[in-house]
Amino acid sequence: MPLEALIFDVDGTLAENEEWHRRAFNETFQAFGLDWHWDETLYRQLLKVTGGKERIRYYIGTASPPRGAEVLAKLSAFHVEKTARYADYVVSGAIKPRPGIRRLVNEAHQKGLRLGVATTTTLSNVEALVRSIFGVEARHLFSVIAAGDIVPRKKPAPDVYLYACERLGVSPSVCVAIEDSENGLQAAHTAGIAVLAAPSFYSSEDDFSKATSVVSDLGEPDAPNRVIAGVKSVQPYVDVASLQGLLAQAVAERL
Ligand code: XBP
Ligand code: MG
Repeated sequence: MPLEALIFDVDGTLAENEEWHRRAFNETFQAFGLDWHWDETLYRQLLKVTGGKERIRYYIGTASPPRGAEVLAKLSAFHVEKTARYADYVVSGAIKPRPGIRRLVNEAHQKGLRLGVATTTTLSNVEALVRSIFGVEARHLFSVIAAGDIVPRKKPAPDVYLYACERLGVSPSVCVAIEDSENGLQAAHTAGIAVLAAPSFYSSEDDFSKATSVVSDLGEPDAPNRVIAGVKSVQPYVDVASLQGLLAQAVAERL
């Protein structure tokens, strides 16, 4: 089964960036005069809910913070403010790509693989981050960018991956997804896509047992990665050839 497409998650996968989202949420709480604060421990739990608007809604529903109803009534404006604050961090250049990301995307692009993005984050966040990491517009690298509210059901539902495959014009069986979280892994797996997982800071305790391979990161020729579980061909670094091997193994395991 030839590998035809790679589909990338964004937050935690292209960059170790959830911390910047957390800061943007907290700054927005302050800007709205709210006495709310999401620390690292709480944010780790809240990340189980994908999507920033959904996360705020969940927090209000479960923690009943003061002025929750007021925030719910202006949730869109609230989230626009959070998105602007996050964008400032991206533009500042503070958010660096994870190891191997630039190398793998550029190699796959040069070799003519179809490239897509499947994320729960807001579209403008993806465009800004790709511009910052790769120095080009996202549409020049990725044929489809499935982001944010493009599908009604976010990860762990498979919808965003199915949408990406449809727009790429490929079957899930010829794709590999690169993910950092259990929610993302679940989404791709349910869509029928083999997954390479590279856990990030906030997802380090997630369950990755459905991934074909779990690695510390994508690695570089001079900075080898570690295989945590599953297929070993993606060591010492992940490239198109090793992902072809991973897909073959995933297909064999399904037989
Ligand atoms: C991770 C998310 C996002 C971000 C915040 O997305 O769940 O919601 O935390 O972004 P990914 P927004 O699928 O890329 O890992 O506030 O724009 O939703
Ligand atoms: Mg992610």
